Amino acid sequence: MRKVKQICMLLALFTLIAGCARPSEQAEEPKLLLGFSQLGSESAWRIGNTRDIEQKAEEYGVSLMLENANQKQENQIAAIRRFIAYKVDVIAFSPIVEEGWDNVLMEAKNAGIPVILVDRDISTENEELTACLIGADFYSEGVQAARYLIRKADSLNMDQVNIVEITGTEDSTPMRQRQAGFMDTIKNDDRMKVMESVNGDFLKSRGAECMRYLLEKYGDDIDVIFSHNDEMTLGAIPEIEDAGYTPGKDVIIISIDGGQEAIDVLKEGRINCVVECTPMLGSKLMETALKLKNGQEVEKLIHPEEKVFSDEQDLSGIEPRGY
Ligand code: GZL
Repeated sequence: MRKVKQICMLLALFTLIAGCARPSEQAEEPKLLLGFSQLGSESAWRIGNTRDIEQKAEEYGVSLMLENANQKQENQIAAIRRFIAYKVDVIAFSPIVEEGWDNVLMEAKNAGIPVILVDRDISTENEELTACLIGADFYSEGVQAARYLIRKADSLNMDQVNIVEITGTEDSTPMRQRQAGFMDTIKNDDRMKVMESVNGDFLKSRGAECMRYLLEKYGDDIDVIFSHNDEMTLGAIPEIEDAGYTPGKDVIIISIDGGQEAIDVLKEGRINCVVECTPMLGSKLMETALKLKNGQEVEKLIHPEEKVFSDEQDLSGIEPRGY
């Protein structure tokens, strides 16, 4: 009987030790509580951006409060106020438009919470309201799109280039900057004529609507479509085909983002150029937020590296895009 008792005692002791994980194995305390207001889920780019931020928060041991604003600025402002009330360590957000943020960002400043801009910028007189911007150089993306078009027009010996533009969300940084970079680059080329710019709001459905309108109005006269994102481009292409034109041949198509679906269509020759705009900003966001939490200096502007994919290249080596 004594033996059985001893064995039971040993088993009980072992169970007790196994159940008390050593401090080093205890669940790590989150290093940081980050509140992030995402503007919506309007495109593969946006969904990829959200997924990357969630994955990198996990990897970096950051506790993430992520709220989706469903394309409404008022929802982003409300989310930022909730983050302030919750006393998060750092706030980050992707502003759907550039104007209208000063009041809520002053509230964050008064609460002593640093704010990181992700992807898009704001328009403000007060540079102190945000710590930094992590996002693409949209102006350069517009320049790259135009430079491709100039090379393409040269290669086809075009003496007149009629362009229609499908723009992203009105008053958003990517819409304003991509348009500015594109127009500034073609303005001294007499061949280039922008017939009309229409707003597709970065949405696939609106891209299709815009393309139907432009085809009805300009039809055969359209030589080039410059679309501010892949979603709108992918909405426009079936409309071009339904109208009896071959995309990538009868009409030159230039798009921005570089998601997998657009790259696949580029490889089929139905898009001519895709300017990359990477949504993989999660690592930079976590590193920067942790620096701010620890009182370290951060760069005011952090641009990721970006490529241009086009029918001038061998496209077979493009890695899976991940968005
Ligand atoms: C660009 C991002 C844009 C993408 C669109 O950084 O703000 O918003 O180009 C997305 O696909 O909707």
